[in-house]
Amino acid sequence: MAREDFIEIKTTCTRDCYDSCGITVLKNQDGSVHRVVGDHDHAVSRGSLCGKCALAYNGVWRDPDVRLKTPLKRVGPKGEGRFEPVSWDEAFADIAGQLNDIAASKGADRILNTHYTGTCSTIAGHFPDRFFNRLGATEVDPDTVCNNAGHVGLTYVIGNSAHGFDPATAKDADCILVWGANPSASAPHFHKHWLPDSGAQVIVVDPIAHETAKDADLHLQLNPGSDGALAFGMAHVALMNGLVDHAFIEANVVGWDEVADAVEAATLERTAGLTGLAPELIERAALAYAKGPSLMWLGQGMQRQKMGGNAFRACAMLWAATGNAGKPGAGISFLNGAGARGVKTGFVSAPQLATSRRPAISHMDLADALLDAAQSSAIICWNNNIMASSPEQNRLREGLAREDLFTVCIELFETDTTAYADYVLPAASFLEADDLMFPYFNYTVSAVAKAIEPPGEARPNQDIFRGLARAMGYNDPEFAETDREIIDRVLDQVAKPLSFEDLKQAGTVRVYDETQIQFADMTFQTPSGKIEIASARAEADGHSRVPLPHADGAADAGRYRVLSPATKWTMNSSYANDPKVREQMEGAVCFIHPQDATTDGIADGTPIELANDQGKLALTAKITTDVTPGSLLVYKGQWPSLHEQSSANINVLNPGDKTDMGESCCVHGVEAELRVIG
Ligand SMILES: Nc1nc2c(c(=O)[nH]1)N[C@H]1C(S)=C(S)[C@@H](COP(=O)(O)OP(=O)(O)OC[C@H]3O[C@@H](n4cnc5c(=O)[nH]c(N)nc54)[C@H](O)[C@@H]3O)O[C@H]1N2
Ligand SMILES: Nc1nc2c(c(=O)[nH]1)N[C@H]1C(S)=C(S)[C@@H](COP(=O)(O)OP(=O)(O)OC[C@H]3O[C@@H](n4cnc5c(=O)[nH]c(N)nc54)[C@H](O)[C@@H]3O)O[C@H]1N2
Ligand code: SF4
Ligand SMILES: [Mo]
Repeated sequence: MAREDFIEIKTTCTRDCYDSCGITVLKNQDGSVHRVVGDHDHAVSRGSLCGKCALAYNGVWRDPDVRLKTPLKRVGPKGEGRFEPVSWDEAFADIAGQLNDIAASKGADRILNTHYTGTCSTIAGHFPDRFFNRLGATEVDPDTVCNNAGHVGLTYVIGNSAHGFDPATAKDADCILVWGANPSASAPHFHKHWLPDSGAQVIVVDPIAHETAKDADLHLQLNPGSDGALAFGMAHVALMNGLVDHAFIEANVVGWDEVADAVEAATLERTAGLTGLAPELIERAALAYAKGPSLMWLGQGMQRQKMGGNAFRACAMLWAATGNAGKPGAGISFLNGAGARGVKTGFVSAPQLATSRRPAISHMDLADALLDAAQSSAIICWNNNIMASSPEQNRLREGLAREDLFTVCIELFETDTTAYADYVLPAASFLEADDLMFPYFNYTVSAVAKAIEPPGEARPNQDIFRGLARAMGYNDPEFAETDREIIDRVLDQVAKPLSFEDLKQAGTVRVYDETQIQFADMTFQTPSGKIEIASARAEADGHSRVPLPHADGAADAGRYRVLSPATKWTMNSSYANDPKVREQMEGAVCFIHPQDATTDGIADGTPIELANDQGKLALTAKITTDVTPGSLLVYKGQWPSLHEQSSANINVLNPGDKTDMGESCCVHGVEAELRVIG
C-alpha cells in the first residue's frame, strides 16, 4: 500500500531522551496499526526513530501478549511473580484500604513513592504527584538516581540548572564542547544531524571513545573523575593566552579572584598528570573553547562520580572565565525544563495538596529504608523499574521480599520489580492517551496524541491515580481536573497562540520564532544576581566555597573502575525484554583495555566475573581501546532475570554511594575486582 492509503496520526516519543522524536502512527483504514515510524516533518529526527524505539514500538510496546492488561493480585510468594487477575474496583478498594490503614496507624511517611521517567510527558509524568502530595507519602527523590549532583552544583553557580542554551544557536558557535554526554546513544539525532550541521568544531570529554567521540574533531579521553582538574587546566591555558574575559568577569562574576591562584597553578603538566591526557591535546581544546563563541553541553553521565557536583561547578567556572555567555553561539546547558520556554507546569503536581513538607529520601537510601520496617510499610512504584535501575540490587531484593511490605507497581510489563508486588496495575503507554511533551533540549512543545487504544483494561497513570484518590475518599477538585483542562492550562502559557488541535496537526512547535540568547540580560537567579564561582550558599551547605581542581585517584590495587552508561539499544532498562532488541544487544559484556587484558590473561570472549562487597556479576570480556586502562565498561539496562547465570545486572555491584552534592548516585564511580571464571 502507498503511504497515502494509511491514516496518519502524529505524536511524540516521551521517553527520557534529548531528542523527543516526532512519531507517525500509520493506521490501516480498519483502524488497526500498520507501523509506528518517524515523522518526516520533525526537525530533530527528520523521519527516523532510533533503532531501539523503531523495534520496540513495533514490538513489545504494542504486543498484547506481553503488555499487562488487567490489574493483578499476588497469589504466590514475593518474587515469584504469580498473580491472578482482579477487577479495577477490587484492586482500588483493597489498595486504598491498606494505604489508609497504614497512614492512620503508622503515618503516611511509611509509604514510599518511587517514580521516574517511564514517560516524561506532562500529565502521565506528573499528575500522579497530586496523589502523593495529598497522601503525604515519602518521596524517593527521583533525580537522586540520575542527575541531582549536577542540578545542585550548577545551581550554586548560575542559579537555575534547568535553563540551558537554545540549541538553535549552534549555527553561530565555533566550538561545541560535549562534556560527559554520549549523544550517539542518548541523543542519537542530535548526534547525527545537529552536531555536524552546526559547522562547529566538536570537542568531546569522555573516558569512553563512543561514536560521538570518534566523530569529534578532538576527543579528550580523560581518566574518569578527573573533570575538575581538566576544567582548571583549560582555564589555565585560557589565562596564559589572554583568553580569560576580565571585562565579563568584572561585570558578571563573583569569586574569580578566589580561584585565580588555583587556575594559575593548574599547569599543563600538572593537569596532564591528573587527567591522563596529553598536554598538547588539553591546550588545543582549551584554546578552541576559550576563543569561542562556544557551547558547553554538560552531560548527565559526567556528574555521576564522587565529586560530580564539584565537576559541574569547575566546568561552569571555565565557562564564566572565558565569557562564553550572553551572545549568539555561546552558552552552557545541562537540560531545559518547561520554564526555559516560559511555561510553568508545577501546577500539574498540585503541591498545595501537601499539608506539610513532604518527607523525602535519596534513591541511595532506598534499600536501607526497605529493610527497615520502622521506615517503610508500603511502596508504590510507577514509571520506574527499581530492581533494574537502582543501586544495592541484592539488598533491594531482600527489602522488596519482606512479607510485611505492601507493594504496588504500575507498569506496562511484568518486570523484575513487579515480581515482588502485591498488586500490579496495568498502565497505558504514551501511544494510548493525549498529553503534552516539553523536550529537555530543544525549546519546543510537542503533542502526545492518543493513537491507539490501550490493551485490555490498561489506563493512563493519571486515570489510575484519579481512581485511587476516589477510593481513598479524596474529594479535592484537583483530582477532578480533566486531561484536556490541564493541556489547555499549559498551552495557554505558550508564547504563541496554540490550541491542542493545532499542536496535534504540527506535532512539534518551536515556542519562539527567534533564536534565543541564553542570559541575554545577564541576570542570574543566585543570591548576588551574578555568576557565583564563589558561593556562600555552597559553603553554608557544607561544601567548598569555590570549585576545586579535583581528580579521583586510580582505583585501589586489584580493582577497576566500572562505568555503566547508556547503550543505544535500551532506554534505561526499557526494551531489554524485546526479542528483536535483544538480538541487537551484545549481551552481558565487559569492555576492557588491552593493557589490562594482557595483565590478567584475558582475550575476547573470556568469561569473567566482577565482584565487590555488594555482589558479583558474570560477564564476557571484550578487548578495546575505547576504554582507558584501569576502567571497565558494562552497559546499564539489562533485566536481572534475563541474566541466566547471575540473575543480576550491573547495579548488583553499585553500593549506592552518594555524590558530593544532592545525595545523588555516583554510579560511574563503582569499583570492583575482576577474575577469570570457567
Ligand atoms: N539510548 C539511551 N538513551 C538514553 C538513556 C538510555 O538508557 N539509553 N537514558 C536516558 C537518561 S535517563 C539519561 S539521564 C541520559 C543520560 O545520557 P548521558 O548524559 O549521555 O549519560 P550517560 O550515558 O550515563 O553517560 C554519558 C557519558 O558520560 C561518561 N562518563 C562517565 N564517567 C565520566 C567522568 O568521570 N567524566 C566524564 N567527562 N565523562 C564520564 C560515560 O563514559 C558516557 O559516555 O540519557 C537518556 N537517553
Ligand atoms: N548502573 C547504572 N544504573 C543506572 C544508570 C546508569 O547510568 N548506570 N542510570 C540511572 C538513570 S540516569 C536513571 S534516569 C534511572 C532510570 O531508571 P528507570 O526509571 O527504572 O528507567 P526504566 O528502566 O526505563 O524504567 C521505566 C519503567 O517505566 C515503565 N513505563 C513506561 N511508560 C510508562 C507509563 O506510561 N506508565 C507507567 N506506570 N510505567 C511506564 C517502563 O516499562 C519501565 O519499566 O536508572 C539509573 N540507573
Ligand atoms: S528514545 Fe529518543 S531517539 Fe529514540 S525515538 Fe524516542 S526520542 Fe527518538
Ligand atoms: Mo536519567
